[in-house]
Amino acid sequence: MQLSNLYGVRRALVIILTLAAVVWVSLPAQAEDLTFMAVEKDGAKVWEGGGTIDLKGSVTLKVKNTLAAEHGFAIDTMKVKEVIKPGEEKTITVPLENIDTMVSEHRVYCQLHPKHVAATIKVAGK
Ligand SMILES: [Cu+2]
Repeated sequence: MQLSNLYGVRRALVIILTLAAVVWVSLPAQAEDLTFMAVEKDGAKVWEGGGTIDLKGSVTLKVKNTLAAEHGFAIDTMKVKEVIKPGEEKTITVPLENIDTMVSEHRVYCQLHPKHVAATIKVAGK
């Protein structure tokens, strides 16, 4: 292969990679996907899970109750209040307009049991 051909191939590759990067950056923000599980730890009921959201779109919460009793799943700052049955798995989608953008942390708690340990959703950059 001639040297000039090699430069041509390299230039084409650079252009392709640049275009790929531009397309990737301009893709719409991926929907957030967080998981939570009601578990028992050292005798305490705990909502385990959490993560970080970026307030660019709706948030999807995958919630599972692994315990033998009903547990609540509530986030006041996202207008979420559900009761999850034993063994039940629920997917809750929170539209962006239901999310309080003033807070830097969202408390995820059980509205049925005050002692049930809460989880936290953090907001990126806050
Ligand atoms: Cu509970």
